[in-house]
Parts: sequence; structure tokens; C-alpha cells
Amino acid sequence: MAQIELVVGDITAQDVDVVVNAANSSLLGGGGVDGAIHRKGGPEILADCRKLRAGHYGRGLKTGQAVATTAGRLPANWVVHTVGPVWSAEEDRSALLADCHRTSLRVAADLGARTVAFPAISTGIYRWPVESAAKIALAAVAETLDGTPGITSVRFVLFDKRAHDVFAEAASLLDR
Ligand code: AR6
Repeated sequence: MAQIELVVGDITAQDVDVVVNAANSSLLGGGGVDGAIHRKGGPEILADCRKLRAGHYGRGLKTGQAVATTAGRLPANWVVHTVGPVWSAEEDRSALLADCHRTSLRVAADLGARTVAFPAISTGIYRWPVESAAKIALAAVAETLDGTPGITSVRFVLFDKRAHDVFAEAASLLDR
């Protein structure tokens, strides 16, 4: 069975096949993880994103969907960009957060990736509470891994110990 790991660290430093980016629908960069990936990965990533916008993704990437580009100068081979939902107290957008994880893993598997690193999508600028995001992300990844042979390891890269501990607690409750 594929392994799910939790680490405290910087997503841009991960030596994995695919790094998942918490992007926005423009695909043209932003702050947080997105800013760090473009800064460390260099201009090749943005060049690929611009090509996507000039082609099939003229209107951008929808929330919950995922698309791959080069990883430029990052240790990874590819960046898979996905768009998480903005947190809403009025509307339940959990299915979209789960979709981000599912579609990102499928795109990674189609590329032939074996190892994938995820940040805690939507928990920064998009304000999703980490306790809730952890449960949704871990459940979606565990379920998708069962039907996705080829991927051997998924690493959640949490920016601080608090987020790591919240993910660890959610992982301990996973039926896996
Ligand atoms: N490595 C690992 N985790 C990080 C890093 C890093 N280098 N930097 C931040 N985090 P965010 P979102 C954590 O805001 O909420 C961008 O502008 C951070 O502490 O990157 O999905 C996009 O363009 C938080 O827990 O993503 C979008 O407009 C988590 O990663 C928007 O932000 C996600 O925070 C997406 O917002």
C-alpha cells in the first residue's frame, strides 16, 4: 500500500517527482506556496502556465481541477497546479477541496510519478481551518491511492509544527 507521510518543511525543497501547487485559477502566480514555487522554480514554470492559458485553459483552471507544468529549477520533475476553494462559513465546499487532491493525484499518476508532495491546500490565504482541511485532504488522498497504482508515496509538507500535529491527529483517525 502507498505510504502517506507528514513532514514539517518547505514544499519547494522536496525531492519528489511531483510537487502540488496551491494555485489560483489564473495560473499566473500569487503568494504563499504559489509565490514560493515560482520564485524557487524560476521563469520556466510561469512560461508553461502562460502556454496553458493560451491553449486549453483560456479561462483559467477551475476550482478542484489540476494541471501539470515543468518544475523548472525545483528538485521535483513536475509541478501539478490545483485550485483549492476559498473557505466559506455559509457554503460547504468540502467536495471541491477533496477534488483538488483527487485530480492532482490522477494527473501525477498519468505523468508516471511515484512520489508526490502536497501542501495544506486552502489553509493559508484561502482561510480553510486546518483541522477540517486535514481530514478532507487525508481522506481524499487515502481513497484515491487505493485506485491509483504507481504512486508509492504521498507526503504532506506542513509549514509549521501546529499544522503537522493537526494532520497527525487526523491521520491517526484514518481507517487505513
Ligand atoms: N511550503 C509549505 N507550506 C507552505 C509554504 C511553503 N513554502 N508557504 C506557505 N505554506 P497558501 P491557499 C503553507 O496561502 O490557502 C496564493 O496567492 C501555508 O502556511 O499558499 O490554497 C495562490 O495564488 C498554508 O498552511 O494557499 C492563491 O491565490 C498552506 O501552505 C491562494 O494563495 C497553504 O497556503 C491560495 O491559497
